[in-house]
Amino acid sequence: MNIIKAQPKSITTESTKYCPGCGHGIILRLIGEAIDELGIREKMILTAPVGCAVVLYDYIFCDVVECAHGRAPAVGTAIKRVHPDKFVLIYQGDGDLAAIGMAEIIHAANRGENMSVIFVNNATYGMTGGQMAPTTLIGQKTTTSPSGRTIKGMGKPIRVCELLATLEETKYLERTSINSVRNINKTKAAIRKVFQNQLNGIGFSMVEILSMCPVGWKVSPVEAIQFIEEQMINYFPLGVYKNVE
Ligand SMILES: Cc1ncc(C[n+]2csc(CCOP(=O)(O)OP(=O)(O)O)c2C)c(N)n1
Ligand code: SF4
Repeated sequence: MNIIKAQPKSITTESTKYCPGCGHGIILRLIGEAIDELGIREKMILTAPVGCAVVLYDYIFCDVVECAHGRAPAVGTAIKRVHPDKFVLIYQGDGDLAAIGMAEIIHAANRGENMSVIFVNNATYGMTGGQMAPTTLIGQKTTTSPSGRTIKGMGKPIRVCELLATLEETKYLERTSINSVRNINKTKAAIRKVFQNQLNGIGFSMVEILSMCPVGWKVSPVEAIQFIEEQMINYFPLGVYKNVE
């Protein structure tokens, strides 16, 4: 029998805690593949955030530092400076990165820290029951915007790639999605790119991944994919926002 695709060695084989249809599981698989392909498991240190994003640490065989809400880029900065030979992975949801941790990500990007950021944008706070995030779309209903997000009083959803692209020290910024096989493959390539950039010492690199949270959005897994295709991609255009070699 020819084995075409095997389970990545750097991630566990157990079932995940993620809800059915959640995007975190797909992203976990892509991260595992990229770690194996680049051979970085032994030198990787994961800075874990809060949120459903945090349980990544249960499935990856690498060292982990659990960080206070939003502080992963600050903790990652410290690790990278003390151990420049280590590989630092920053994995954050939108509540973590773009709400309480907005200052940390902006300043890490502005300093041009040589780190790899994977930013999971599911337009909500998944773990704590689907509250409004900085990325929640206009009109989107959440537990804290039950009539739908409005510009007045709540502001517009924040486009993080576009925001960080204004900082001169950022080196690679791309927004991808995992709504289709084609886009999953593009996401994998972007993850590899942000990993390779750190290995090459290029500097601050981030991929923002539009991801499904069917439970937080209170829709079926199929409807969650449609929500990305019909709503999220319109407001958060996919593509490369910065690429400095
Ligand atoms: C200082 C602090 N405030 C609040 C919380 C509660 N909390 C845990 S997870 C979470 C939301 C995380 O949302 P997001 O980053 O979007 O991740 P997701 O669950 O969607 O993956 C919050 C507010 C916390 N852990 N620490
Ligand atoms: S609440 Fe949302 S982000 Fe969290 S595991 Fe469930 S589907 Fe995924």
